[in-house]
Amino acid sequence: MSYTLFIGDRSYSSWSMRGWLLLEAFGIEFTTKLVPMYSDAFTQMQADHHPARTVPSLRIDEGGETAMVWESLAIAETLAGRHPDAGLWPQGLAARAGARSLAGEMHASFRALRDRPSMNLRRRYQGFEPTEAEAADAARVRELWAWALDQFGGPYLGGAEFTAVDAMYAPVVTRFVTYGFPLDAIAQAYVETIYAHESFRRWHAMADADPRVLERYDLDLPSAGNTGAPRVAPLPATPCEGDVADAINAECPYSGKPVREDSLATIDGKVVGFCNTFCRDKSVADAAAWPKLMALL
Ligand SMILES: N[C@@H](CCC(=O)N[C@@H](CS)C(=O)NCC(=O)O)C(=O)O
Repeated sequence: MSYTLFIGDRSYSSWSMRGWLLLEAFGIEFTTKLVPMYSDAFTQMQADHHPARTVPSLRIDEGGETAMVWESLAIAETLAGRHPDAGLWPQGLAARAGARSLAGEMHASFRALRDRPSMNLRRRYQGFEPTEAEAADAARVRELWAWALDQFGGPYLGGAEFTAVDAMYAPVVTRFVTYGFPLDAIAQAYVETIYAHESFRRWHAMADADPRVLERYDLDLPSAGNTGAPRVAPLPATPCEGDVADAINAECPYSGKPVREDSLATIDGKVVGFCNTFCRDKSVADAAAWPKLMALL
């Protein structure tokens, strides 16, 4: 049995982030296929997967049969049914019902918030003025978070553990940061909880490592810089030149393939080698998010 998850550009595709978290944060093994949005490859993928036409789309190959599941909520329910012990939904009647309801509302609503203030992990603006509809959507999200965190005890929306409902709201968390939506103390704490979650950090680190910029998602607003950013401060790290013999490892901590001379980095004072520049760059972006790298260091 294997899972293949098709995703779009990590900095911009909010639904892809949800789909990826629904697998990765629950320890379910899968392969990721990145299909750049607005490319011929994306059009081809849509034709290949018809009638599925969006990312995330999950292909399940099992016993000679292939199934496609798209729509993030359908992916969540399919995985929850197939992996009942993975903890996709919280334990307990009330928390489970609440989490499913919040996830459903995310999937069906918040049109204004999902439109102009689109997910953009590369930017943090000052001076964004929400429309009435965007502000109303943001207020409803804060209301739902406050209710769930109070009812189920936090720090996640379904209680003590990260569950599918947190995956559904993670891109909204990033929108609140990118556009500087006002946050009360409860919402601020939840934003920091998500930014500290290791799976979220890994997604963000891979987004940082992807050089493709989609300017259509940029707004003409000044940058807010990084002051007060909720991201966990990364370990000191930078790509470096040198010889593979300088590295503390001969094999990439992720793939086990031989390290390459063009894929070296100094991380926390040590030269580490990787099998390609993407593995290097996602490590440089946030080394502490990667357990295999930390074990090596
Ligand atoms: N309701 C869908 C939304 C998925 C979606 O709109 N994905 C966007 C990328 S974030 C997409 O694939 N857009 C391409 C298109 O609509 O042609 C879900 O829950 O997964």
